[in-house]
Amino acid sequence: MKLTVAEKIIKNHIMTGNIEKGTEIGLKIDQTITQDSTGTMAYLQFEAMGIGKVKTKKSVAYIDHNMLQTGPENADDHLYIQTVAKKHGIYFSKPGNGICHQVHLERFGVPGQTLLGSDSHTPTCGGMGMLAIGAGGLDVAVAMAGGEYYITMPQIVKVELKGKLKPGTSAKDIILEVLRRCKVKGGLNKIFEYGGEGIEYLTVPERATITNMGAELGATTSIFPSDEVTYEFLKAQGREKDYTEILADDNADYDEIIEIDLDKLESLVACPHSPDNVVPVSALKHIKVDQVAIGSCTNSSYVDLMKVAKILEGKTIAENVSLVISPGSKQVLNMLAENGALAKLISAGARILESGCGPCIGMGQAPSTKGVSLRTFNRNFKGRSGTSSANVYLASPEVAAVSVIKGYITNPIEYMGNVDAQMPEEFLINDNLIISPIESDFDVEVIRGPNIKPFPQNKSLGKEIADKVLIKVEDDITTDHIMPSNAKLLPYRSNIPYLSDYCLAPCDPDFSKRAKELGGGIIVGGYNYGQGSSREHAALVPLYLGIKAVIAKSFARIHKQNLINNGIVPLEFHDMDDYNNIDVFDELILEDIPTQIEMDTVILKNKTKNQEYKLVLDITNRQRNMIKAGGLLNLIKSQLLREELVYNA
Ligand code: MIC
Ligand code: SF4
Repeated sequence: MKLTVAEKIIKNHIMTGNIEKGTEIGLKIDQTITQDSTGTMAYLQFEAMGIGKVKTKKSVAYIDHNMLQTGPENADDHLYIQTVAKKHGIYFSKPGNGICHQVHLERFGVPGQTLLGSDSHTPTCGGMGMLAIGAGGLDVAVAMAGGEYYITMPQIVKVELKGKLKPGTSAKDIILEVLRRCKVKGGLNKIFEYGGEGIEYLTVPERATITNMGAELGATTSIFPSDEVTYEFLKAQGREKDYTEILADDNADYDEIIEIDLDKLESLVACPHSPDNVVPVSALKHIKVDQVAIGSCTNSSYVDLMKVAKILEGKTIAENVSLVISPGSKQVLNMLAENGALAKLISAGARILESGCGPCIGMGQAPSTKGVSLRTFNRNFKGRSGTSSANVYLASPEVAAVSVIKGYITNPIEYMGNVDAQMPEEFLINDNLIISPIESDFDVEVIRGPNIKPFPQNKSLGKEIADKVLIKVEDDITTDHIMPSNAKLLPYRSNIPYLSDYCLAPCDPDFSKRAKELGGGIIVGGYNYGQGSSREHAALVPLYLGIKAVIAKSFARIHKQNLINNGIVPLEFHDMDDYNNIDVFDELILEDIPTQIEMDTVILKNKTKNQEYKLVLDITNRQRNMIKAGGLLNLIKSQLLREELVYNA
């Protein structure tokens, strides 16, 4: 059988099921990553499983999101993560070392291995030929405990890159083109595998820009082969021993092929408020910018920032613009400092931020009221920047750098001149902010600050759900709507009761109050409900508020899994018109749950309207058991209990 790159890795890691499209498969996970905004919860859940050392080949805990310390909360979480990591055999990447995805690519990723991360942009490491998947924290905790990770065996889409990029265009334009064509729902249950002669000219960090932003397609993951380019990158990182070649077989079978002619590709921009709202930059007429932000896990590599430094050399940023730059890692920042590029950026007027997520997750640098911000990031959902009236555009570092000089969104094509930034033959290697795990954990005390509150746990499902609809929302609701994250709320990621006041607030500020008054209820959503982040807080907080079920036209992959992991029933409309028949405060009843939960379609009664709806319960038997038990943790505990009873009998 001829196999694709992804299929080869899946074949080497499959523990349950067969490589049959659309069926559930369980994968062995080699490496895990967590970051601080999802990590605290993941480690609390890992601790609840009572496991000693992690069972993975390598697990790394990063601090990169909650970097603003306006009170003790973030610092307390960092201390908890550092100590819990030490106790359980996990590497710890200190604040300042960089964004998890960038650092993992540089220092830890291994082609051919599987990586599970509690962050939706984990597929970044697909740029070096890893099968890298984003998941909720609980799934990552299970993987650290040695458990499999389950996915629906995806369709494999080949993205054939033909020709070579023109000056002024770059990897960001390739992924923006894929988003323009496939849209934010287009990648559900698909892996995007890149090939064709065009990949030869893309370095690993450039490939990683593409696989990173594949998350915005809703894809399971994106991947490049591991080839000579991968070898060169690993060698430059002093890690050539980690190299394995992984190429697709000739004539491997793909479910779909997308061709992109790189010679014809123009510089593109994603307009407010969705990463798939893509137009050529040439189509935008004199859009004045107030802020340009360069960084994030999509575009903050050494080559990206060198290009920016070369474009800005000897220039001054426009009077009306503020330029902020957050380098992806300490390695990048250190190298820019040593070769003088940092001085050029500062001299042009850049405000240099620390290496971390920063403005990408609204940790500072919120734009002015109705401000226009041009960012090299991956998400421009409304309000994510911290300013709900801001208009955020996404583009390449080239577009960002030229626009910051001009003061309005500008096509870089005429300004590229001799701008040529190459990947270095040797990166500067200094891992002094990475704390390695220790053999003996006897003396390690896990330190828990007062902000760390217990996470909510569900009960096993009763005989029926009879509850009111608390809110009805439209299509493409993101996890940033369900559980907003900004500088004010991020410090409370380990405090679900506190966060609960803000649940779905961008859609309806009274939602949380209503949920609390009525003691819970049901959410009704449109297509692609829960797109975006992997944050399981978008399930944990609704669970805390008593949400029993979410009924939507369709769900985003990670969020649906997070709902199931927490015992919340994800139901999909069979007949989309029924969405229009349901209103807020309607009383809905799902009767005879013990029977209905085993079915692929269920009947829901609307007592208020005296109607009945057919709904789809598209979950596997394993997931049915999880929901019946009231979530994955309960299921694991009951399994462990059973094993213990057998053992003691
Ligand atoms: C994001 O980009 O939305 C985040 C913040 O990195 C999230 C993780 C989180 O919510 O903590 C993600 O992408 O999963
Ligand atoms: Fe951090 Fe932004 Fe990347 Fe999320 S998308 S990991 S917030 S840099």
